[in-house]
Amino acid sequence: MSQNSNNPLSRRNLLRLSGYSVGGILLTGVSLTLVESLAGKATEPLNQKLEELLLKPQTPVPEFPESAIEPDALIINTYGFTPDIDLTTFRLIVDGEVDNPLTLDLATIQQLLRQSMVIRHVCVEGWAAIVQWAGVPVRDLIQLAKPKPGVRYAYFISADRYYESWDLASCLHPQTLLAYEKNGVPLPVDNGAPLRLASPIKLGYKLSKWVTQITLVSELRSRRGFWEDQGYEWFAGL
Ligand SMILES: Nc1nc2c(c(=O)[nH]1)N[C@H]1C(S)=C(S)[C@@H](COP(=O)(O)O)O[C@H]1N2
Ligand SMILES: [Mo]
Repeated sequence: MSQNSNNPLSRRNLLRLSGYSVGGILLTGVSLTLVESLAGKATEPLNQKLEELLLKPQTPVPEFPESAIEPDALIINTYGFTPDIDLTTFRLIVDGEVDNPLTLDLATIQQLLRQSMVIRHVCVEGWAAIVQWAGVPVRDLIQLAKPKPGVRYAYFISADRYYESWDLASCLHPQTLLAYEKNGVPLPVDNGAPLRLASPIKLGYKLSKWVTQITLVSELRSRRGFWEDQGYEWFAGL
C-alpha cells in the first residue's frame, strides 16, 4: 500500500510529532531527524485499526484556566513504596505486539512534542484536584512503535510493581499524556517522576506513576490492574 495523508506515520504526521506545523513552520525546534530515526521511514503498511482510532474525532475534555490550579489539592496516593529511579540510566520501553519496539531515554522523550493541559484529577477515595500536567501524548509514542493490527490494549508497568491496562482508544485520546511536569515544575518523585500517566478521561487509579514500560497487546492477561484485580472497575472512565 502506498503512502497517503491518512497514514499515521506519513511525513505530515511525523512533522506534527516533531513539532512542526503542517505548513512547515518550526514550532518547537524538535528535529524531524529525531522522529524519523525513531519511527523509521514512513513506508510501512498501514495499521487500519490504529488509523481509524486516530481519525475518529475524540472529543477533547474542556480544560481549566491556569488560575484554577489547586496547588495543594493533589494528595499523594501510593499503595506501597516510592521507587528509587536513576534518571541517568532510566529508559522507557515500548514493546509488545509492535513492529518498532522503542527504548527511550528521558532526553529523547523530552524532545518530542510537549503538550500541556489543566485538568481535574479524581480519586475514587473521594477527593479531586485541578492540576496542570505537561508531557508527551501517549498516542505519539504508540504511533512511533507501530503497533501490529491486532493490538487493542496497552499495559503500563511501573517501578513500584504497580500495573494497569487500558483500552487502545483511551490511550490514543489527545489528552492522555505521559507527564514529566506538574504545575509548571518538573514532576516531583512522589507524583511519579520521571514519567506518569495524566488524562482527564480516567479515574486516578488508572493514572500510573513511575511508568517504565508500555506493552501493546491484543488480549488482556488475567492480571488487569493493581486495583482492578481487587475488585475495582476496569474501564474507570470519567
Ligand atoms: N505506580 C503507582 N501509580 C499510581 C498509584 C500507586 O500507588 N502506584 N496510585 C494511584 C492512585 S489511586 C491515584 S489517586 C494517583 C495519585 O497520584 P498522586 O500521588 O500524584 O496524587 O496515582 C495513581 N497511580
Ligand atoms: Mo486514587
